[in-house]
Amino acid sequence: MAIERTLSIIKPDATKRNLTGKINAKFEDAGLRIIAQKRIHLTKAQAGEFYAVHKERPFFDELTTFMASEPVVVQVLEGEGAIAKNREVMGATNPADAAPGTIRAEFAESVGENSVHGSDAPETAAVEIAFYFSGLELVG
Ligand code: 3AN
Repeated sequence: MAIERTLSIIKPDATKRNLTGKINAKFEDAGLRIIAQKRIHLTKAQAGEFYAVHKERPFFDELTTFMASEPVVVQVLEGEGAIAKNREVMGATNPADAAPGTIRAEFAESVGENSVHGSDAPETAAVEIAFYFSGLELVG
């Protein structure tokens, strides 16, 4: 399988509870390498730009308010089949449906406050990585 890169976000509910290291350990234990990482505090407008695809969804306002409520850690994960592997490690969107041992099963508080974001396809990964990082910041 090809080496891929994917965009990951450790969300406000997790940074607030000091879970960055525990979540990073899950990625590293699964063989994903953190090749870029920074802690930032999004504005609501920036969160809206990032989640523009969900603009028409009923939870858009809740989602962007939440994403701007506390700092987030944005990161690029690299590895074999990194996009699918990361989503496996994350678990299902709703923590009630997430498999045991996944990040969302262990840490997520609700379907909205679910601790992590991960790109869902190669095309979105490329766009999402470029949203937060310049090429110089990706150190594989
Ligand atoms: P995933 O993050 O698993 O790819 P998406 O793309 O369906 O899930 O949703 C993006 C984000 O929107 C989720 N991570 C979650 O924070 C939020 N979200 C999704 N569904 C709901 C919902 N029913 N109510 C509140 N927030 C939601």
